[in-house]
Amino acid sequence: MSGESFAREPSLPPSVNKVIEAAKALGLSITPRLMPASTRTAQEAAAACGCAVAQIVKSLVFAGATSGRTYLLLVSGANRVDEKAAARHLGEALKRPDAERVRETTGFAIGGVPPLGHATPSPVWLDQDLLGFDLVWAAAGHPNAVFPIDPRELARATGATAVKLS
Ligand code: 5CA
Repeated sequence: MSGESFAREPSLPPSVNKVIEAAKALGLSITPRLMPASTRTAQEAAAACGCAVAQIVKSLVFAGATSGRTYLLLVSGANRVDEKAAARHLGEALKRPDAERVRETTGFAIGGVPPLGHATPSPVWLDQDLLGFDLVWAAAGHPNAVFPIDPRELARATGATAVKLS
């Protein structure tokens, strides 16, 4: 058997395998965990992972009010994005796209949107508060799936700029 046959975990949903493959293409080896309970929200994910809400990475898609282009903000689960502060970093005011646009842009449904592997990649900003942890947990493409990662590795792989977002 070739090494490649072990690259995918057949018991994981296809959308989770898609995230594993995307991570691999960015030089990251991630191990998503399919949880018995929902990890759809930061609070649920923290309960399932047994970690602080602040250690959960929310992968939030915003759209530029002027350009319409999308931006990905990786935000600590404990924080609410200060849209004015974020607009200063991004260079334009922001809107929240509807669920359909999020799915179109990312290829994933809200509640399982991962920080990488999107259908159309967006420029990425990372909440600097996430860098206060050795390990954070992000969605893995499914409302019950999350993966642990060093936030520095996440920033490097996604090409994110770390900024204060709240
Ligand atoms: N799996 C969890 C933890 S990793 C997760 O994906 N959390 S999340 O915060 O990144 O994704 C949920 C977010 O989707 C919510 O915070 C909210 O900002 C956004 N959202 C929820 N409903 C809608 C909607 N109808 N339209 C646009 N955005 C929405």
